[in-house]
Amino acid sequence: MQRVIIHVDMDYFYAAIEEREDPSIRDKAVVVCMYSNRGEEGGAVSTCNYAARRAGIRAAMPCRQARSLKPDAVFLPVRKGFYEEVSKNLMAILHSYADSEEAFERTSIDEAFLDITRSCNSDFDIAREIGMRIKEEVKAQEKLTCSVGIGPNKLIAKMASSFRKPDGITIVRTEEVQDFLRPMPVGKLWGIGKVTEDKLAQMGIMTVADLEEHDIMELVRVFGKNKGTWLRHAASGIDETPVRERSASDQIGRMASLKHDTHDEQIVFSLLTELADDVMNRAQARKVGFRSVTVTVIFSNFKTSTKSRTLSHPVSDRQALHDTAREMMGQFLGETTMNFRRIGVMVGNLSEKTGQKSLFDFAE
Ligand code: TTP
Ligand code: CA
Repeated sequence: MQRVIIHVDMDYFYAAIEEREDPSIRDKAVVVCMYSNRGEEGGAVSTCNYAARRAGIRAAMPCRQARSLKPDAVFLPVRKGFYEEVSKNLMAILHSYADSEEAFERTSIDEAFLDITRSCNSDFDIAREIGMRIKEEVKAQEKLTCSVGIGPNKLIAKMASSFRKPDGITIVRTEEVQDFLRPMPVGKLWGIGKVTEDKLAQMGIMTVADLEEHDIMELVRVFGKNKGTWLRHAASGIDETPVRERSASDQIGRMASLKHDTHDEQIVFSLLTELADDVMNRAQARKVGFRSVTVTVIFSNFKTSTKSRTLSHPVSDRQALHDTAREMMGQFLGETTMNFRRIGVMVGNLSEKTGQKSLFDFAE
């Protein structure tokens, strides 16, 4: 049966909630700021409404810079707990449109995938009707707008939802996938980060069409087997990953800011060791093994990048966690000269049972 997947992404989420709560700011530029442990000066923009975006303000920009771009904008502090409450209500609405309890996957505070294959009987016209109903219900119940993407898999649905924003709906049928993807810059492919985009540019690969036509052996040589193959599949719009509920309890992670932005290996590794130890202690306290390790870096320009390793079976091995985290962090350090601002370590795919005690066959 041809799968039909919907991706829903709320429009300028935090700022839209603030507008809803205080309609008097609706016609103004609204900037929601996250003030870090470095105080107001170190704050970064979480998000902003479209009036603020027209002034050039973007997520992750220092709030100081946003202020100089638009001094008369309304600046508000992040109210994460409140947005989480709104998110819960929204997710309940979205969940009710999925084929089943399990056919739903929340991927962030304001995004989710729904498998609606059976509900629409693989018919994209019916899928569009469902997409429209979702938008209407979200607007009626929560007074918020969202953008909806519909496609034959998660990759296409995700890219379709960002195609027309805000308040858009985009349907990409199986036979339209190629025309939809090929003209796009490779950086727009879901899952390709800045580092990969730059590497591809060096190889002369600018568009998805370039990527699809590129020698697969060279992609594998440069990126390794898994990623090289993934790149080629993504370029062809192939993605077989299922929609599945992921719970926060399926992972244990910690992030922390470096004292100063730095690219110094010793300083970065020392914080990394601390974080990994803490994660390991928590995993041991919960008596769980893990099957994946993820390392996150937020660079001084606030761009975020992650690397992951997944094992064939769960382990609970402090040394393996340290070695794997260091290896991935070493790759980050080697790939860029940009300073790091924050780093994180996370283990996932947790399970009660662990396999052998020690192993080093972390595959990419
Ligand atoms: P996004 O969906 O990336 O952004 P958005 O909903 O604000 O805007 P868009 O209409 O383009 O989808 O992120 C969802 C929320 O997550 C966003 O409202 C605020 C928060 N967020 C941050 O706190 N920091 C960030 O760097 C980003 C990108 C988002
Ligand atoms: Ca959003």
